[in-house]
Amino acid sequence: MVAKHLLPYHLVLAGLLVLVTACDQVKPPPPTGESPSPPSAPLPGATPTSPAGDSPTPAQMALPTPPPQTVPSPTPPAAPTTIPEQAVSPTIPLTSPPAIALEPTFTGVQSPVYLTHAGGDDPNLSRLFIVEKVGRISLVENGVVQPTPFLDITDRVGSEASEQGLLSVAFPPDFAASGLFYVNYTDHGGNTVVARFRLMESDPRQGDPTSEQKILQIEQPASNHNGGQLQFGPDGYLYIGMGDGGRAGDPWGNAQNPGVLLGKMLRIDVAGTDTYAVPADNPFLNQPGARPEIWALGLRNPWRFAFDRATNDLYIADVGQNLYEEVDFQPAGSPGGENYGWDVMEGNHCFEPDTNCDPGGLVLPIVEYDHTLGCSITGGYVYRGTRYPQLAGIYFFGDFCSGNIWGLKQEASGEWTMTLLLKTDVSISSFGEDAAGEIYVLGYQDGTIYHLVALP
Ligand SMILES: [Ca+2]
Ligand SMILES: [Ca+2]
Repeated sequence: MVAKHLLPYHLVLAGLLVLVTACDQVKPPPPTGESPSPPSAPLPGATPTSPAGDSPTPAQMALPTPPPQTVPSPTPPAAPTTIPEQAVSPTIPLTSPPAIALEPTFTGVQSPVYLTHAGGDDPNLSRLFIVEKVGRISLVENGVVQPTPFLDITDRVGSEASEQGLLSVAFPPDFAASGLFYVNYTDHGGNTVVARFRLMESDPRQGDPTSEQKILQIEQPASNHNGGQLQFGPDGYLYIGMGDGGRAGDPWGNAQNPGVLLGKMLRIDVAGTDTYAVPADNPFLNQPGARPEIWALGLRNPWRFAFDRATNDLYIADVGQNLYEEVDFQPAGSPGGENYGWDVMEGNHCFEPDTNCDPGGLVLPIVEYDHTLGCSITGGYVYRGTRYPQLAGIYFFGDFCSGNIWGLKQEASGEWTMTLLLKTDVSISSFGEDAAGEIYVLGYQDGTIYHLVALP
């Protein structure tokens, strides 16, 4: 019934796709007003405390979550708090901030949301994979976007709402040998699917859309906050960022509830099993009532996260509600179990309750910025390429709404420093990294992939 309801929209979408592919210039997606209501009903027994409707109606057709401007906020504008500001102030600048620029590198991709490579063992190290929200993965070979996609699963991807769609792809450490890879998407019911695919036997340059094996499905009570990133950690396990389920203010209390997978970072072992196994050292494995897949909790919408390939530290950019965007940090070797605070706190500030909240046991962000500088954080990568030594060790991230790009770094003293490095007019849906460690910026509206370069 749901699929039937959506069918006309898909026919329209298919028509648009034909038009778009016929043009060199990709048109921006329609305004949010044309998005149909989220197809899934709230979870049984779920009683939202927020007066918000099921539709988040973000201010723009955005993948990350701009704050729902029309929704009354449960947080007073002043965000009073009795808690000392523990996080490092973002006003401490980088000791030697580099000059950077964006160089347009690939064009003609539709609503790109992710870019990655296939790992250090890939026989074609220069190739790139660009995830398009509608349900395609474009393949870049020899610097050219190929006419035939690497994977096309638009038939089963529900991408109507701004935060729905095919959201990422990850290649396991043994990809060169196994030919297996993993994707995260929302289906026609709006629910999260993490699935395994394999390469086509007849053409190993393409993924086989008929080879899908769903390994994890998570019911989504609202169309927004679906997380969406997959990343294999340095331990070989698959990390999955999951949003709190959606609407505003985590009305179902998911992020602090260890009994559900929403609002969490998950960690599972997908090697050698049909679906997955839970690693024996996951932090909540022996806690009654807790889901053993949970690696860390208290996240609102960890849309993009990344491991530093040199240090194995983990950077999680968690999209804020109406006031603060934040970067969370997990040092290499952490046993997991961190509680990053949502929705007790938004950034370093009490959220629920809005005063006198208890920060005990919470891990506060290493930096935050307020909504004078943006409205939806997009996490990036620590630069470990060789082309620009002056960028080494800097974590680059941005904001979808403002187009700002910052550099963040932990100095030898342990102090975190952060500088606004570049103002752009790009709707930054994601950053991407190639096998050599070069960093890319994805323009959601203009369908352009930019190389982040250092200026002399
Ligand atoms: Ca959701
Ligand atoms: Ca937090």
